[in-house]
Amino acid sequence: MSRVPTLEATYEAPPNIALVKYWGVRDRARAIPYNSSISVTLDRLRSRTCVRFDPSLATDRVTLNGETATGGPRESVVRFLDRVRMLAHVTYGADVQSENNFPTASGLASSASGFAALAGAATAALDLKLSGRELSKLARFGSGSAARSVFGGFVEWRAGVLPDGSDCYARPLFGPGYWPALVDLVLVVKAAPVKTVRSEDAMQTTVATSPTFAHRLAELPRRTRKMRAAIRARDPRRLFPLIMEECDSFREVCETTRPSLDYLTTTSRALIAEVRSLNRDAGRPMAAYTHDAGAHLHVFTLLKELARVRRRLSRNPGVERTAVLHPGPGGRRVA
Ligand code: 2P0
Repeated sequence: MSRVPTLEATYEAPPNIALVKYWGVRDRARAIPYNSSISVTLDRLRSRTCVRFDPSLATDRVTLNGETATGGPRESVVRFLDRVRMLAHVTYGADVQSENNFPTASGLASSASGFAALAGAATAALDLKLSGRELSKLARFGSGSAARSVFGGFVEWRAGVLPDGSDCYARPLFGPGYWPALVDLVLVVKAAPVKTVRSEDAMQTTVATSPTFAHRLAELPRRTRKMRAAIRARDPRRLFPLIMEECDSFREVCETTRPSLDYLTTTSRALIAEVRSLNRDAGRPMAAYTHDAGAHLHVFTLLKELARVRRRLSRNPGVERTAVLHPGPGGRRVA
């Protein structure tokens, strides 16, 4: 008896925050980055995506957070589905319904969770049975950082060395429960500007124009090695300065891009200064700031210091709200 495929699947995937940033594409056609990156997958936040392929649909229907997607956002989903259809040798149209349980474009990396969820749902709907590694290879074509959201905990996306990109994939370094005392205090700032240029376009302007990009690339292998070792040792005294050094390096290449890329607000900058001053007062690295291509701050600290760090940072009137996140599990099929 032949099995009738259901052609429908639902997949959930979380966002992640990079400790070593992905910023620069070496090969756009193959979605290969200049450098390997390391991130923490975050709990509680998620994109949930249902994909149903339907042979009777001539075009794809894409609904994002209850609204029909058009223009650029729809195009990037359709292009991604084309890649999945090619893999499965089908031409069916698809109905895609995706929603986030956190504000889209809030600077909390919705494209990482969104494309990881789309990759998981679309391939499961077509019964492609990809391994986590294969799924991460595919997800990076939607958004580079999506490669990392496939896995939970501490994740490394390796740039690889092969020109065809076959060794460019994410892998879990340490699981979500590896360092239970480590927390990410997210500070959502008021009046965060809405990003007008997709990061993957913005970073290519950096590659082309920032005079410090080559220097950043040269120092990354050493910083990335030290970062892995500090996480392995669960050592905040080594890890926190590295997180901030990397964030400063990322911000420097953004600011020296022409035209300059400035993702921060006055509040974001004040919070960075406050973390530095907190560490100076404590005489040790008590907390570490980082941010994405957005104005909100992620501040890593230990559970036992959280109350003190939160009190000090949330008294800034430019902070809209705070949330405490932990390393969490990666993407999974839910239906
Ligand atoms: C990362 N980012 O490693 C780096 C560091 C942001 C800073 O991958 O293309 O802004 O705008 O949908 O969600 C960019 O992620 O990407 C990114 P777009 P998004 O996480």
